[in-house]
Amino acid sequence: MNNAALIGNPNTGKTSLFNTLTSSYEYVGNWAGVTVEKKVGQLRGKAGQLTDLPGIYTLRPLSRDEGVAAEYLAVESPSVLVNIVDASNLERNLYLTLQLLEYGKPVIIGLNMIDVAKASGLQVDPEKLSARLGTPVLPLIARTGKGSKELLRAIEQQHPGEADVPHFAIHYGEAIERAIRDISRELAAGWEQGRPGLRWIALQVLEDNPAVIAVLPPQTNLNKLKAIRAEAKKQLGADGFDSSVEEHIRTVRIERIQAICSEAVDASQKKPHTMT
Ligand code: GDP
Ligand code: K
Ligand code: MG
Repeated sequence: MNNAALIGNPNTGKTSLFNTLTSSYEYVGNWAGVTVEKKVGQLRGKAGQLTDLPGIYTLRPLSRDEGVAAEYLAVESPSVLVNIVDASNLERNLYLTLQLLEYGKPVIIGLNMIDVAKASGLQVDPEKLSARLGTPVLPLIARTGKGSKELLRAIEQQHPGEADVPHFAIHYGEAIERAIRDISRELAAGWEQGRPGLRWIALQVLEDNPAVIAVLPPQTNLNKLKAIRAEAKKQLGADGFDSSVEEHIRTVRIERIQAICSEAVDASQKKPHTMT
């Protein structure tokens, strides 16, 4: 059975899709410790369950409310991530997408708001986007339900446990890659099967994500992890990069996103912004 999570930026159509994709609620309440609504439903056709996560722009939270999604990913280990992105705002949306592709579980991308993108003169090519991200991309208009059947079918076709993980990797440069290896090695002993990939966890530690660090196993030597991070920062400086570890990771991701968008988005017909 699939345990799917719906995740994306705020106002991308997640709740609209949640309502279309599910036939009944399994749980409605709040996430533990915060006043953010939690909804879990049964997927139509008995394809498993779906959890609607609060909207975020990045997994590194600025508030406790924003930490819900990262903590969920760190402790719950869903079998498939359904990432809803706003086609009319692709560049901003892909930042979270890259963090999700690094999670090491299957990701299905719902390219929503294609009507809005079209109206503003933007053409997003789902096939090119899929090829560049190494994962399925399905065009959607959640407001009318267009594409939701195909999305449900794509979720059904996921078989939990299969090593059908995204073929996507970013190389962050020697200093960061070494730190990822060192942190992964440090955490590897006793790391349970089915938990998120160590590369993703290591990146969250390097990004200093408090929601993930708070739920590392109790035996974790946090001082050792801090020392590895400090060494990476020193090495970045020695390599001539004038930035912190988080900034460096962010910059590498943004460069990759710009390269992807320049291939997958045709903005030549883009209309100028208006006030309406
Ligand atoms: P969430 O914040 O991600 O849960 O997004 P919602 O499902 O609440 O949707 C936010 C707003 O966008 C609502 O007014 C929806 O009706 C609207 N919306 C969602 N999907 C689409 C779409 O594909 N096209 C258009 N035009 N509007 C959409
Ligand atoms: K909303
Ligand atoms: Mg919502």
